[in-house]
Amino acid sequence: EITFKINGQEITVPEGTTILEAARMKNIDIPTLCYLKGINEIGACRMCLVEIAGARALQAACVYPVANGIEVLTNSPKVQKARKVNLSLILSDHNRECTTCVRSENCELQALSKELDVSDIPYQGAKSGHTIDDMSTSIVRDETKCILCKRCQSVCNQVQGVGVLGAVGRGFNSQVQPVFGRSLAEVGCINCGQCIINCPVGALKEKSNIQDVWDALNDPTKTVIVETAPAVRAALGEEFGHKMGEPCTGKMAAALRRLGFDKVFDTDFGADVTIMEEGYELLGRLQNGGVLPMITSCSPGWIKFVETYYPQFIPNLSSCKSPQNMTGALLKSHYAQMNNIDPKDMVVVSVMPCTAKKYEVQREELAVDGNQDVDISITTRELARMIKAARIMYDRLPDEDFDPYYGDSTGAAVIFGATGGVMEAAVRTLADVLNKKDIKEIDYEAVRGVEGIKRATVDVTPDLAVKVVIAHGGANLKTVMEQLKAGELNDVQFIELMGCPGGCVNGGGQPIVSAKDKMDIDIRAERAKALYTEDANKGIRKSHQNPSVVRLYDEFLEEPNSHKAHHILHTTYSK
Ligand code: HC1
Repeated sequence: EITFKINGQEITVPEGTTILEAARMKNIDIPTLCYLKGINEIGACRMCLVEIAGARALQAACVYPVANGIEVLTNSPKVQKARKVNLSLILSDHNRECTTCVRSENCELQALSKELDVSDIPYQGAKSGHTIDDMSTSIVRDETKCILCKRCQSVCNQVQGVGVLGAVGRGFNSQVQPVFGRSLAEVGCINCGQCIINCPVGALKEKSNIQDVWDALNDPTKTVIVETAPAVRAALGEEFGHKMGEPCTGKMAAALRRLGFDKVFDTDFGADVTIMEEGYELLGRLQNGGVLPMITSCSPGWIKFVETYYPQFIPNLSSCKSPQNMTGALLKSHYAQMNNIDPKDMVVVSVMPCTAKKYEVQREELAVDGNQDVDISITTRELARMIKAARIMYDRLPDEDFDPYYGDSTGAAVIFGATGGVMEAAVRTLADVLNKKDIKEIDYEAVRGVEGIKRATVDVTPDLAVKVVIAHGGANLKTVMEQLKAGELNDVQFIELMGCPGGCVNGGGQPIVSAKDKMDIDIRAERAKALYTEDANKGIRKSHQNPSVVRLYDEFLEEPNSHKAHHILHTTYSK
């Protein structure tokens, strides 16, 4: 243990604690910019400088471990001055068009400028000549706003195990970019957008499809239908100042209706259908000696990951399209037929917590009879912007329901948005089907939680124990794939893999939380709570009991994995 003083207060902390962490224990806030807890602790931006009594040089609190007897000053005149100079230097080479920046009012640099009272920048001079990369379907990189904090680089590398961003050049030519100055579209980027939600400024943002949605809504010849992903309802409210973890399903449906969508449907309906298809697919593989372990296929970041880095395991993927695409494909076939709409006159818009979904919707495998399953995908953040632009008073909205049939879903579908959720939903249905009864104990705690890689054995029937693995976040996916390669998972039957850490609740299209707030809260767990609460409160919590799913099979699909279901709801990836 180490005992020392911080701003005159004595404190005892475990050895190895940094000054930044120790200060927080005493409720003393030290400003940071490049710091990202556990991920990017490099002391590069020099915003967290503190004074240590008797020492000449100031030290970066985020990397400096405390020592016995030192006296730390976090707000001395010397510290104040140094932070201001450093901040002004960063600002002097930053594109300061804040009024039109997507991160305005949610920018850590802007907030610091205000908090540290930087009102003019004495260092006027040349600026680095950088460019904008907007070739990716999902992510736009604006180098003019990059402050070289390397948070994106560390997340891409360490958390996602993808590593397509790196530091290049020196001095004024320094940049964080893909290799050889290529576009993100030309390297092994999986479009997850984790770089965006960890960027402190507006140097990374999603490719906006807002105008495409307005154009569709304003076209009188189009029937415009929206579907919303499970995880959006766990976070949209944050964009309007609501507490994290507070579900906002009713207000979200109301807002979408007021935006002018002809029908407000739910990707959760498609998630219930996915469970039917995927559950029976697994049973088929178990009974007929199919490729095992079967791996879930709903996360487009994960799909791109396996195609790029482990293509030999593509046959292990479930052939099911994602719930987003199942919903779209059914809307353009069954629903269009039922309502006498030419699918060519239908525009399906998805609201997703995800930037990779923008890539997924335009994949050519994901179409039926020449119609793309989904036409436009926007993120949770883009939806919030649309609601604001339309001057909808979100807080005053009543709670409304989704439209019937394609808006009907179960608790099993809601939890898709959290890591382990797809697995739990599948097991609930498998257990009922195989035991031929309505099992009451359906909270499978072993597959829940934010641990990076979970392994469990689920006793589905007295004679069938299914071994499962669940992982989330690219680096963990990599570990699992390496284990698979080494033959260490030969006894496992079913694997759930999600591209983003925590699953979709922490997707790259979700509201952005500052690094400072991330020191105190685990977004993955908080937002997941919203989904598990909604699940617990749902009358029906198993996909096969969704009356609208039962009806869909009766009147259209016939049975899970039928020829028709295969044509519309399944695909093969073949990169
Ligand atoms: Fe997801 Fe899924 S859960 S992939 O995480 O299977 O994005 O929310 O929509 O499609 O349902 C995302 C979330 C989402 C699909 C579903």
